[in-house]
Amino acid sequence: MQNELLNKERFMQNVKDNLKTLYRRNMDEANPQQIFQAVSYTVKDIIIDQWLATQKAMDEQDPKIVYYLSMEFLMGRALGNNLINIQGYKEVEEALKDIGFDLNVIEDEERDWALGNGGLGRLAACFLDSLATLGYPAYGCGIRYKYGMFRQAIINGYQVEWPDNWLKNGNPFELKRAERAKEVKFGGYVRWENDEHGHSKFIHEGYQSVLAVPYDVPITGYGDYNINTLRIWDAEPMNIFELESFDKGDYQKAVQEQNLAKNLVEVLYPNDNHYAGKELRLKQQYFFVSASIQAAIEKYKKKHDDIRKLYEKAVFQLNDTHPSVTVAELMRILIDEEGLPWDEAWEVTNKTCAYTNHTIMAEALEKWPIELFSRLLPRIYQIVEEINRRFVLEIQKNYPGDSKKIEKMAIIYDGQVKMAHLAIAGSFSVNGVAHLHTEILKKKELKDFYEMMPLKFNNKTNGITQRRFLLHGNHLLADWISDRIGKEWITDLTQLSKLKVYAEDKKAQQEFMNIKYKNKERVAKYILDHNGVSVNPRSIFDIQVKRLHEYKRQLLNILHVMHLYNVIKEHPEMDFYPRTFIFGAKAAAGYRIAKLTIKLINAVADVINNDKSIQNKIKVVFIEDYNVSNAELLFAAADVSEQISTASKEASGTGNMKFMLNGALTIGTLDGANVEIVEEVGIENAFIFGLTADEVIQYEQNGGYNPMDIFNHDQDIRKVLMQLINGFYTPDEPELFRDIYNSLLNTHSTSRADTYFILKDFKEYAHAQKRVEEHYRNQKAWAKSAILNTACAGKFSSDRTIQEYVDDIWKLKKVVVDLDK
Ligand code: 26R
Repeated sequence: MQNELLNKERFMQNVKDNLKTLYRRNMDEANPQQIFQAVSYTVKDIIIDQWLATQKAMDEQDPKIVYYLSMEFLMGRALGNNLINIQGYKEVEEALKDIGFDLNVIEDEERDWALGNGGLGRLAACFLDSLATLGYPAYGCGIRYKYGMFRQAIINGYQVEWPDNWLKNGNPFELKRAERAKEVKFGGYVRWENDEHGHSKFIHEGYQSVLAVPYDVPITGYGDYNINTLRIWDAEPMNIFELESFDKGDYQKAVQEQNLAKNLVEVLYPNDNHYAGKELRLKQQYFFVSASIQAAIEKYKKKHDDIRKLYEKAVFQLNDTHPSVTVAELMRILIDEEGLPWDEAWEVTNKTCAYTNHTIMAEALEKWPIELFSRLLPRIYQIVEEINRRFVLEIQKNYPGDSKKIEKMAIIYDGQVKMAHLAIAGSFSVNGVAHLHTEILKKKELKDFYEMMPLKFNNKTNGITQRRFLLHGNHLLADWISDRIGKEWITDLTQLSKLKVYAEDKKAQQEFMNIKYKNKERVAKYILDHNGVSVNPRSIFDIQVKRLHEYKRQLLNILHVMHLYNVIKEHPEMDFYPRTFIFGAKAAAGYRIAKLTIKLINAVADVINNDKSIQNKIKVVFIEDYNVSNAELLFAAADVSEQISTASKEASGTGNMKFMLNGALTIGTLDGANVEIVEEVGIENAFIFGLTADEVIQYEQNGGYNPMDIFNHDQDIRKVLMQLINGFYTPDEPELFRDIYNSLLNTHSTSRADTYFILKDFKEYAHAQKRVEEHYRNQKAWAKSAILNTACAGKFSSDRTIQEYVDDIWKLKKVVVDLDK
């Protein structure tokens, strides 16, 4: 084995021993779940030594640490990834094969750690992987939700949500750290008192407490011996309430505190890009922020006594506005507990916090009603008020007499606490997640802030980890690449550019397309097993997988499929290259039009897949319960990557990068990181269409456009739209898709028609799809483009992104771990 810690015989002996201690079973009596557990504990054993060594090195070297504060970590599964990272995957695969087990099957026994919604949560997971691989000291700080992202079932074409009881079989990789628990206080009231020296002192009373209990998860880095920690907090009642003794204490309070602890971490909010203003969510935010900051300060104080230099050893990165209360919580601790005067506390806070923005969608902006905020967090609210008072003075100093500026920039305004404004005011760095996105922040969304403090703003284009999305997800391609250019790409993705010389090599093209074919067969089997639909791996696999949202325009995709179907029906003689359209998407449970779009996709699938007359020219498949694990399979099998958001709306996108890395060609708008993808691979190796961000913004500023013009003049579109309301796909319920029809054509009270320019972009999209087909017919040309996509994906490693965060924002030094110590 490449990892000296791994010895095949010893490994299997440990697995056997674990089986006995855990289940009193021998190998031949164990079921796959038991094998999964036993193997995982064996892997954990190996990791633990390295984890300890890392901790020891951190203790000795006392480096600056980044705390990545995030409400979401969309980790996927751990076992396969850990085996990859400790460089023992193939060996363990063989060892298990020797005794009749398939590692893939064992891996399938693990539930996804779905502690996130989508892009933002998965980015956090990729960042942890890169931080550990590069050897930078980091903690991920989050919440140990009892139920993660809901599991989606499709019943009669509709999405149905099931609870994700991911911890049901226990989690072999986590470690409960009861001794590190922290108290977090909610509610109550505050008053001032003079202490013995006559200084006024702040007193918080009548609050409810919960105990935040950390569970640590090892984050393995590839190859290196550095193991970082993801710390997720569980909530427990402070005092276990004893039934017999309720007369002893405050009965009411004891019951309330128990309920608080029980509800707090029960479930991840499944809303993506849509703020709902739920009190429990603010509780979750303060809960994990307070516990994490307390722990970080405790760690700092073990070695240092000048709290004013905290920023030399810690940096708090806020993953969107969700952990923005960090700014006020840090101020509270510095002032109330550490005794710093306001100005000094503010300087420390401002040098320690940094904020990343992940969306410009207005409905995603978090703003809490003052009433709620001050009731739940009375002391924190006082501090926010004071931060706001001083910030407003600052604005006035910069723009004397300009009350508009205060209206637009104040942290507290109109009865609300604006979390983005708090984050910006309290941070030394504000970054967007792709070049275009950062420019839009500077020129539009955060224009006023940028003008007042331009130096804070910077861009960090997102990235993805090649370890999971190529090395683990696409073994065949990974081996093929390593055979050609060696293995360095695993930790230096720019090495992939060495593949460019193979783009026109006939043999390489052939091999590349064969690998794609095998991966398509794997997905075809998955689809047959899960959907009962048979798809042809020789057809073009055209895939759109991501959260369902109007701005991501799954509707544009399915309307185009409906159009193609009409064309094929009208011209059965026409030459048409067979295509399989694959969708995967979860809709927020309360997002009506998104759920209806899922039903539409499934209704269209039903009709088209069962129409023998079109001779399998089109198949439409909806992958149930899209998640990190099935995503790995899908990226590997894609020919075409659908990245068709309304320009300006997708901050970056990261799925786009995963497809590209696996040799898919992008059909997309010039939005988010698509712009940079095209810069890298060349526009001739992608299919770009549609309005630009500037054009979209122009239209928006002029009140939109009139979709009726298109409806009246374009009969193809008109035919498709009429099929939404004439029962063509759902004869029993002809009115079913009326709301979708209306969203495209009717101005209604809340928004203008076709807010996302679907009809406006339709023609160009259809044309781009024609170009896809033509290009695919020329297999050599396609293979060349596909290889170039992989070869040009080097920029999009999260290793590159993390290095930029380290250089420009975090200023960290690598930890050197010596295993022999
Ligand atoms: C409910 C609420 C307040 C909320 C808002 C936004 C909850 C969740 C989100 C998720 C958003 C911020 C998100 O996931 N954004 C995505 O971040 C990715 C990583 O940066 C980007 O690639 C992607 O474009 C963006 O949509």
